[in-house]
Amino acid sequence: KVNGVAKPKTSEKIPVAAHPLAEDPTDIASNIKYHAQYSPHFSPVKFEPEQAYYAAAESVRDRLIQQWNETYLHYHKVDPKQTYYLSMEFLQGRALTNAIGNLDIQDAYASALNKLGHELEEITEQEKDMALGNGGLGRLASCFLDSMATLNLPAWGYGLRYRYGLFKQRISKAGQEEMAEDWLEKFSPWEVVRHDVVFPVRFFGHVEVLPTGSRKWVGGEVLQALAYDIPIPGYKTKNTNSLRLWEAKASAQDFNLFQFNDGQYQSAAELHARASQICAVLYPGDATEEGKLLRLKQQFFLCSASLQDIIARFKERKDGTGVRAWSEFPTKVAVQLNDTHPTLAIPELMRLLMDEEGLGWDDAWDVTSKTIAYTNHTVLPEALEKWSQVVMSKLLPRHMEIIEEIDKRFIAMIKSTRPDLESKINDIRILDHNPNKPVVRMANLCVVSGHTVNGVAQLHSDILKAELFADYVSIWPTKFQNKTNGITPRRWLKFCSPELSLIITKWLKTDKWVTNLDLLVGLREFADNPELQAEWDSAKMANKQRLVQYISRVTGESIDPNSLFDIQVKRIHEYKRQLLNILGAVYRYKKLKEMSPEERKTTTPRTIMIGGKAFATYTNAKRIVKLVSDVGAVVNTDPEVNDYLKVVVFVPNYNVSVAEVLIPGSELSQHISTAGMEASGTSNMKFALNGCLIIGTLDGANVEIREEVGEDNFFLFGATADQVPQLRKDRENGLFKPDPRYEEAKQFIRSKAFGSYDYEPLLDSLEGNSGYGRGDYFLVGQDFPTYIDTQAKVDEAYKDRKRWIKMSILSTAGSGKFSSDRTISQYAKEIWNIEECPVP
Ligand code: T68
Repeated sequence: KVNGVAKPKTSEKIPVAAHPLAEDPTDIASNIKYHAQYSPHFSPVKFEPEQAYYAAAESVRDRLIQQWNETYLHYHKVDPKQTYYLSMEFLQGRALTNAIGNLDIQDAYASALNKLGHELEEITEQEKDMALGNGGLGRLASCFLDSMATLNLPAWGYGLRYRYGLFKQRISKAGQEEMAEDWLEKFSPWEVVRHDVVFPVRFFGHVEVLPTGSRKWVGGEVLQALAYDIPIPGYKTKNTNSLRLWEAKASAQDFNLFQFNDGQYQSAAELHARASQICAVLYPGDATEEGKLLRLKQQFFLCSASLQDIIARFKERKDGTGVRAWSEFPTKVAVQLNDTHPTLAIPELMRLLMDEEGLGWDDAWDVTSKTIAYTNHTVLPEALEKWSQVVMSKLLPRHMEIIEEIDKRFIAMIKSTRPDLESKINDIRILDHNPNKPVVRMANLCVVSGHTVNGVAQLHSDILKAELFADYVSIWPTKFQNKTNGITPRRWLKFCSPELSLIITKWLKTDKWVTNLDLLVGLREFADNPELQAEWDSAKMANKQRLVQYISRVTGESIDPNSLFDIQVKRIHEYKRQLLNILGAVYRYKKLKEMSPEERKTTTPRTIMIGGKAFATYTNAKRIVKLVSDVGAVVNTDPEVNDYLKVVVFVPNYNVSVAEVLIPGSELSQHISTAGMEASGTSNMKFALNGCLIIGTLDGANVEIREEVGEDNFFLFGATADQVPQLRKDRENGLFKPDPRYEEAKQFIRSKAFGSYDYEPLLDSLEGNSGYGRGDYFLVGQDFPTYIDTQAKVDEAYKDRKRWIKMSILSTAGSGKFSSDRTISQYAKEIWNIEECPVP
């Protein structure tokens, strides 16, 4: 039903017939054929890998839908408290391998496809990644969905159905080029459009005061939010949750037939065009005012549609006892904000409760603040969202009023209860009335309004409490928590590295580690066992071989599987210091060039792989990409060093499915951010879980990984977070003395050894004394010497094969803590107060 609450059918009205699903490969094969013939997407004469993929996916979807319906009806009946995870990003990657893995039907599907002349592995490669996210934050949301379903938690993901997700990256002579990635080019077999779930979302307009004194937002433009649902199966459980993605539409009434017939085609369908902009792209460039407005529209669209849906479900589940008290809302609903991007959920929930449902301010505030919790993912000042009050008042006039009222009441509370903080009010209040650019500080709004605020690793949470949110801690000491991130062991070990998984299961004599990752500690007692070591070594080698083939396919480079595979893959950002890595590689190359052939033979051969996307308008990040590929072009074709070192490869278009090949094949990975700047990192956990050793700083979750795997199995270097401010000051005061090796590496690039591209602006950012992005703000020069020394220790350690394999085993053995099952259990108990609700 459009323009209102979708009226659901109750469980009494829908008899669920348990439809028997094919179990043996022959039946599955005929089911796949059935889909190939009766899903009219392709000509029936062809049954090539692409057709086979769609048909297999549809046949798997049948199973998911059955479990999905049962799950929805079960939750409906039990009516437990549910969590709603609001996120502007979900980096789901591919779904087929994950679905058949979670349903535990991979063998049956592999042999069914064999019967049809196909290989499962080739079929799964046909799927396009669903890349509706930028990086760690989006992938974390996807790992969380997997864990919530696996733990039988009644939970939903809410996001936007971007037409184009994260761009496709191509590396050309000019460096990075971005292209639209068309994940919906054909269609996605995993999404189900829900024409019965549609909500109106308004923009602009004005606020009217009704005779009753209450306020109402009217006028402006009204778009429709249409739901697309994606099933999220848990691992070996019936529970199948939903990821609900909204798409923006205009309705037929908004199509001006008169104008169209008059030849005014554009103005006739203006609202349709504006609607299609909302979900056109993930993270539209926000350098222009238009871009900023569009991003804000996206954020509000997600919040408004999701909250209307949540409220509709709350009302629907009142078990025939009439209207439920609104005070019960927080006992049925937990809303988690994935960073500040969905902050507008706060004023939108207030508005819906007051203006639509008739609650007074105090009751609405009580409900809202008991419902909403906020996760912070960054302390970088430029990533803390601030929206112009002028723009906000125009686009969302009623919300701006509500935010002003929250701000006013907060200030009044401070004045009456905490006079000692009065002098700090301008820092901690929500509105910043800077006359040049008055803004709304979204993080402050979240902290003031939410019941819980959490960081994503212990160090990050400590920094939040000691710095960014210190004053709030003194007001609400119990509001702040830590929830160290985690990753799903299904996708990031069991499915991406089946060889290693089998060995783990064999030695632990159980496969229960897949849902109880702490069991991996059991590997410690065998870490010295030569038999395990040999098996481990050969599984890692199989994964390395797969990576060799992949690199050859996408870059044309042939790399030596006996060299040390050293990988750094993540978004390109100066704080993540890919520049430190590449300067280290340049230094290594220069030293090799200076060695005699005999000397070279004593070195540890290395293959350095770097990958990641640079935001399209982030110039220095793009220069880093260009530098990596320029260095690669020279080193990789230098016959003098090539036999021993040593290829530098830029891995193009890093995404979830590329990670699934790179991570299992890695031996060393670099997590080398300036201490205090990486909130957590999550790929560090994936690498460690796959028996890859880490070279890293004491930053984010590295700190906890090192504690868990043991100091001896972690290559630590660099300044610590508490030293960083003083080091920056020293630098400003001209006290920094660069290491000669560092100067040598920079000089080598300046000598044009890697081509004539102008690297001066990039190298310049490392010089001078102060300022963000100048004066080596990220302390590359400071950490360079210990980085180089530590890399030398890595080279030595790799020469001792037995020692290295043992360290690798211990790395996996110590990774149990980093399961997202652990993280989600903690959110469920300590923030959401929800319990498992397994489908019988
Ligand atoms: C990441 N943040 C953190 N942000 O950098 C990382 N930001 O340390 C952490 O492990 C991860 O979150 C999960 O907690 C991001 O990925 C973004 O992608 C982003 C997107 C839009 C605007 C700002």
